[in-house]
Amino acid sequence: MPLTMATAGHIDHGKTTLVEALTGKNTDRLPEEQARGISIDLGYAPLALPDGTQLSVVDVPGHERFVRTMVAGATGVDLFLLVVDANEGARPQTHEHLAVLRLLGVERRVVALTKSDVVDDETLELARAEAEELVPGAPVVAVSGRTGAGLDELREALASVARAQEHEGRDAPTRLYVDRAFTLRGIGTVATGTLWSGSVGEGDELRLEPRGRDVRVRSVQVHDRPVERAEAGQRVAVALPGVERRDLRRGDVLVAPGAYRPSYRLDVVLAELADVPARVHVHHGTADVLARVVRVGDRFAQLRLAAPVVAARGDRVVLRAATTVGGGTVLDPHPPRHASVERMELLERGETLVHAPERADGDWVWSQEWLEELRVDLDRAIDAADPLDPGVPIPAAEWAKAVVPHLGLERRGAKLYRPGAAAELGTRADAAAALEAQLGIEPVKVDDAALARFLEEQGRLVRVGDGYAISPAAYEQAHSILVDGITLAQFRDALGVGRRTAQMLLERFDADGLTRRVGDERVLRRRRPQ
Ligand SMILES: Nc1nc2c(ncn2[C@@H]2O[C@H](COP(=O)(O)OP(=O)(O)OP(=O)(O)O)[C@@H](O)[C@H]2O)c(=O)[nH]1
Ligand SMILES: [Mg+2]
Repeated sequence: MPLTMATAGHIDHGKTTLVEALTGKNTDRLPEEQARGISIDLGYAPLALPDGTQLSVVDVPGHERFVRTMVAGATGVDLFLLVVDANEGARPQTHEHLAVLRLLGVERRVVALTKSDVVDDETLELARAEAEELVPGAPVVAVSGRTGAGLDELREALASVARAQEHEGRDAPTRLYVDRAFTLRGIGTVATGTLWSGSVGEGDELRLEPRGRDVRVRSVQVHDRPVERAEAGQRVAVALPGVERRDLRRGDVLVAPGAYRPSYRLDVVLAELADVPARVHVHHGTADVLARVVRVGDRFAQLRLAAPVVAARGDRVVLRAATTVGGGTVLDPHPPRHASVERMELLERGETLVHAPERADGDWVWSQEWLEELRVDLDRAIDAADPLDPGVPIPAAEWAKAVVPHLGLERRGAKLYRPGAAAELGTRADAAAALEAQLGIEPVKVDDAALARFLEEQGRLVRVGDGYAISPAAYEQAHSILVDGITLAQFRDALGVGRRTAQMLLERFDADGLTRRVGDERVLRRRRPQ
């Protein structure tokens, strides 16, 4: 079974060197990384272990300014390899990376003491003792990325830890958090990420969230090799025809359609490392969004996000301010606005509490509270709508058909209105009067299209051309001089207007079914009953 593994550890402690020694691949591919001798972005390499286990390695940067990148690389992995320079011992990002991985719930781990080639035995034993204390129960292996010493033992240790467990969530609907997107010639846009759950194969229809766009997978690769179908627990690259490079970025997610929805609120049970401030960065999947923390009781919080994420119950989040301050486990990815300790406690005990619509045996179910929230939102949107068209679009969600009849709103076409709501001029009464005063036979430009439509419905003007209007009286006058077989020139002269005006009027008559154009002439048609 394939698994993913992230590296972890302080800057310069030898992560990238060790990954290269293990896999033969130098993951520092950016020119700036080579020039500065540090990792900046995530690196990827496949690692085949002696027992046949395939590991996808995600090499993370150690620099303190890139911890957010490290978090994006570490989400969804099955195990980690903590790299500690035997000479220096644990340093700040050794501790911070370890904390992040614990908050993410990654429990399987191995420690590598690197640069063993340049330390004496005593220093090495000190480093070993420190590591054993820091990561109790983990195998600690002294290695050298330079001489290759200890690598076989390290491979064995990785294999034994990998063997101990399966990738979780293999059977859940597909979720792939994008950590890289790029364009390949002849292939188009490609997104890569760690496949959290489900599988992804050629021809699959997926949804790109939080943009809400349907996409089709043209091809799938695992570490540069084409595969028909990739399983959870692997690094995966998918080609997405028709998607522009700029429409994709780290933090986006590809999901099985209908299985997950974006959310601006998450109810979580907190794991605090330090005081969690009122505003934090929430790291979830490969996304990093600002959020307000609304505390609920001692242990819970509602995270109000500045941008939506796609989460599921049980997911982990990492909370960061200047450094990592804590994390949380998602209790409800679509919670009510008013969070309560009682509700959170029930959820924590594993109860299922429906809030936002969910499908149960084919039917949609939702809470009364959720419906009220939706009503309030729609009420607000209607209040803010143009008084000339005081409606709101019907929600585009899958549940709309089931929910709309419960809203007490009136459906007209693709919009919802308050029962009996009529268009009103509101503050535009003066503008309407001023416009009416200008109208005659010469078309007047009207920029406010909604106003023109409204006044026309009221019989106060007639629209002609593209965004022009004349008075109803002028329309009638022009209509009265129509005779069968009239040409544009004759009509223009009889009316005493310019060619352009005459043209606009005749086109309107055509549109109204009064005339039909035959060659240069207009043939009269029987007037439609009014
Ligand atoms: N002697 C010796 N030097 C090593 C060993 N491993 C790494 N180095 C050196 O240590 C320096 C840093 O190594 P990297 O592998 O880039 O460290 P890193 O942890 O990936 O650094 P960041 O990604 O920037 O956090 C380089 O100059 C390496 O050549 C080792 O086992 N022995
Ligand atoms: Mg590195």
